[in-house]
Amino acid sequence: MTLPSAFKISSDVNRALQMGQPVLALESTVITHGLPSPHNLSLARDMEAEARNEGVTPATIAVLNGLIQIGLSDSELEELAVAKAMKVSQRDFAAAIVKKASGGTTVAGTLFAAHKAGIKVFSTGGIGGVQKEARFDVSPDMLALANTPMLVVCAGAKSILDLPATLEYLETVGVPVVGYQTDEFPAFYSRQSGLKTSARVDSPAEAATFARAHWDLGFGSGVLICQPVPSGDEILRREIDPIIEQASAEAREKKISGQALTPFLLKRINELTSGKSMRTNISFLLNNARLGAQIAKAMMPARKVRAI
Ligand code: PSU
Ligand code: MN
Repeated sequence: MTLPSAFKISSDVNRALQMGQPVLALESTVITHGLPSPHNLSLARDMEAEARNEGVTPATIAVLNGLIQIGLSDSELEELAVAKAMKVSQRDFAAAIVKKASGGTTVAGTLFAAHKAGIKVFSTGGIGGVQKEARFDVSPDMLALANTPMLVVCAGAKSILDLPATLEYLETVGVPVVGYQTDEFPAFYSRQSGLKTSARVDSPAEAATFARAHWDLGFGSGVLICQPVPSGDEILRREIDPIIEQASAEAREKKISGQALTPFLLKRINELTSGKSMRTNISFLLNNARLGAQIAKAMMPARKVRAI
């Protein structure tokens, strides 16, 4: 595999890919912009541990000093967690490379880099979508999902978004929205949204079979596997919705928009819930890393056993 010169692949990830072993891609905007220090670093390590516990090689993806890295060492994770980092979607890679800057890759950015490296499965918290505050603000995650044949495990789209519009968008661009052990699209902090998914699977093997069936038809889009937050860690909609309203109103007042909007809302909601929303966020990030790893294993072709 020849990667563009701006890429650097870790020896662990390279070995696993060469040997046909399962690899799980993990994003890094959640480290640089999603969670406050020091929770960001421990979360990054814990997500990798979830993959390793399943016998899967984690590939955290980020830009470090102008290089697009597929797989980070522990000291590189540390460096990223304290770096003054950019938020890197597709259009930001060249800017980061020429400035030799560091950045956390969003879902869209991670899809680009992971796909180039030949990785098929990726776990995140919640995908971006259509913003409620500015319906013309559609996350680049939507188009990246439309154009990248990878399986993405998420807890739905962030409930700070316009969820019905986000689902309409995914329908328009042909991305299957698959509930994991549910028929309902999960809403990030909450298990329920009142909105339906387009399909359902109940096991990692079924998720793998579903994705294969989609790609075998020649479709080039992603497959979204949506796993609700574990019920013990959920925040019910009636509790979180007024807080989201308040945070959104503050964003409006402060005229916060563009790339800064999602990080502002996540931070403000965490303050307004005295840290509860962050615990919920961490719970589903880890849960999604575990499921992503299980699906990555299930996607491996059955090994042929040679007759003696
Ligand atoms: N999920 C989380 N926390 C996050 C994100 C997702 O639990 O911080 C990040 C993802 O990287 C996603 C990005 O791609 O937020 C979306 O940002 P925007 O809405 O600006 O596209
Ligand atoms: Mn946006």
